[in-house]
Formats: sequence, structure tokens, C-alpha cells
Amino acid sequence: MKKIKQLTSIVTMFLVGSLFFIACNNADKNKDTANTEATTTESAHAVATLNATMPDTTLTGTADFVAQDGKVKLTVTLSIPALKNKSVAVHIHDMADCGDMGKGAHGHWNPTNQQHGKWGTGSFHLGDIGNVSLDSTGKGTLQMETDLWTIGGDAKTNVLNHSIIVHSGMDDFTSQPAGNAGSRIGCGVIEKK
Ligand SMILES: [Cu+2]
Ligand SMILES: [Zn+2]
Repeated sequence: MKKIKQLTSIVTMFLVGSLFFIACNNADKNKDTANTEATTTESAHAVATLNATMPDTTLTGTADFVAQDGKVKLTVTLSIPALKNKSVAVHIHDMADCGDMGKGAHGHWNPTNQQHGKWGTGSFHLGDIGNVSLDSTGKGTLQMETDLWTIGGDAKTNVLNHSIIVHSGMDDFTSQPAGNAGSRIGCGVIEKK
């Protein structure tokens, strides 16, 4: 009888132990799932596919926005064979409309009511991305990172539902209201990816 009692208590201990182990294991699994979900919601993506506004100038490119850790990282890639070895201005313009050869995008996105200028120095529009230099084949890239933008945040920071405009010339960072950057040769609406 004593032996059976001992055996029962050993079995009970074993069962309690196993249950504890399973419970811990599940808790770990839940934690992993929660972490994965948190990372997914923290990083948001947006993209503008850039196309030529005029039939006689070949232009392709993308503007890729990734939001993470309170910052937005932008990568612009351009290919404009006709403008090889030159630099072209790229801005965020206010309206999500590339119609009328890019005029539908209106002026620079400027939710903070500043003067046009050079990004990061003195007065500048939140759309004042800057110039992209193109190599001997007409390809160029630009990368920047800022905490002044969001993807889907407050209207004063949200890059969604505006447009990227590529100009035929360089931004002088001084002339008002848009840096005297020439005509609008490329355009794309910034949309959530
Ligand atoms: Cu512009
Ligand atoms: Zn501007």
C-alpha cells in the first residue's frame, strides 16, 4: 500500500512537471508571435512608381519609403538616358495627381509653411528632397532618412497621397517657390505598399 502511494505521488509530480513545461513552452511561442506582429505593424512601406510625363523623354524610376523606429528612409532610383552625366531635382509635390504633364501635382508639399530651400538647412519644404546625379548611362540613386516624415501619420508628416516629381534641371535651393528646377519630366503618386 505504501509503495502504491509513493508511485502515485511520483506520477503526480511527473504530470505536474509536464504541464508546467508545456505551459512555459506555449508562453514562449506566444511571445514569439507577439514580437513578429509588433515588427510588422511598426514598419510601413510606401512607393511611387515614376513615369515620364512626356512621350519623348524616356524615364523610369521608383521612390521607396520605409518607416521604422520613428524614422522614414527614402530610396530614389532613376533612369533617364537622355540626361546622362547631369543632375535632376526630385521633390514631393502636394497633390496625388500626375495629370496634365505633372501640373496636376501642384506645388511642393509644404505642410509647415516654410520657404523653399535645401533639406536640413534653414528654411525648406518637407517636399524638398534635392538633386539626384545621373551617371554615364543616365542612372542615379539618392537615399535619405528623416524623422520629419511618417507613412500614414499626422497630415503634417504623412508622405502618402502626394506625388514625386522629377524635373529636367537642378534645384538651386534658393529660387522661390520651387528652386527653378525646370519642367516636370517624371511623376508618380506615393501610395501605401
Ligand atoms: Cu518639384
Ligand atoms: Zn520646395
